Amino acid sequence: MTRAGFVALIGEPNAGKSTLTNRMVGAKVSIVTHKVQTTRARIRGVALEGDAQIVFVDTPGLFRPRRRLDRAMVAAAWGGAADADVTVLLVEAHRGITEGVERILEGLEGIGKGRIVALAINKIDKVQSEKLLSLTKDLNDRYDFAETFMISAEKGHGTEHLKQWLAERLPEGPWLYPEDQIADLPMRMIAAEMTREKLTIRLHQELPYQMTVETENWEERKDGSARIDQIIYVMRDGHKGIVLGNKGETIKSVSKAAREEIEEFLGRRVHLFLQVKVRPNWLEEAERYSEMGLNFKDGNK
Ligand SMILES: Nc1nc2c(ncn2[C@@H]2O[C@H](COP(=O)(O)OP(=O)(O)OP(=O)(O)O)[C@@H](O)[C@H]2O)c(=O)[nH]1
Ligand SMILES: [Mg+2]
Repeated sequence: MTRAGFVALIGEPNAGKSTLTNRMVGAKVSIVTHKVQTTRARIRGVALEGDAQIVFVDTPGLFRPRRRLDRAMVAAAWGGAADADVTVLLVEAHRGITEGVERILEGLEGIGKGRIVALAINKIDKVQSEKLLSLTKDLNDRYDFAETFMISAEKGHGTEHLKQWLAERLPEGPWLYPEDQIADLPMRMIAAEMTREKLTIRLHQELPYQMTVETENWEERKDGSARIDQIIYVMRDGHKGIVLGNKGETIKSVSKAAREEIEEFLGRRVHLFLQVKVRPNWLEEAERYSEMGLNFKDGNK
């Protein structure tokens, strides 16, 4: 008998949810940066473990939202946990129980008892092992976790064990996706995310949080390659200059890095064209949210 189900990964921004998703899937389906609030919507990555198909739901980090976009992101994250068969809370080993973690624990009480919630202490490569025991105890005193795992999503420590445990917790039933499917996100969105990742890594301060990337056009060519046109929306004229960079250097290197990654994902040649548009109010436009895979109304106060 096969098993299948959803496993939501939740936690503070930067906890390593997307890194863990990619590790479990064995391919990069969700973008990763060293900055907080990288993931903006729910990203589904599909992994196989024996007879089980585990659909990992990577979610935006949970934080105190200020803007409409923040509220929509946080709503998407909690929604992911509410719909999942199993939820895994990621906590960073070296940061321990922060205020943010405290608030997530309170939120977990709210999404209902009787749910399977596991704890994964991530980034164990960053701390001495003695610290982990007391952190495990403190967290389990605050919430009744079904199990605690100590992992390094980046290095792959403990992740196989976690995967096996999760597979055993899923309900019996047919697989939800074809055997060879690894992601459930339109290709145009994956391609836009890859460009946003490269931009986020290059840009500083608030700029990554004030831009969005959309695939506007996707054209299959006879020679097997694809022409992809994307728009980078920014909020101010000055931002446009920064994204372009001196003599267009920044956008050129972003475009090259993004193209290479999209090509690797697709396994064929890509011609990527990026255009920067100033759109002061994009954070309040419903269409931008649906393009991101978010619900605009979730951002209502
Ligand atoms: N040292 C170490 N770094 C890690 C580990 N897992 C993730 N990271 C790093 O932590 C940073 C954040 O990782 P992400 O996977 O983007 O974190 P996230 O939880 O998805 O973040 P948001 O999408 O912003 O909520 C990246 O720089 C990762 O390389 C780990 O096990 N050890
Ligand atoms: Mg993420």
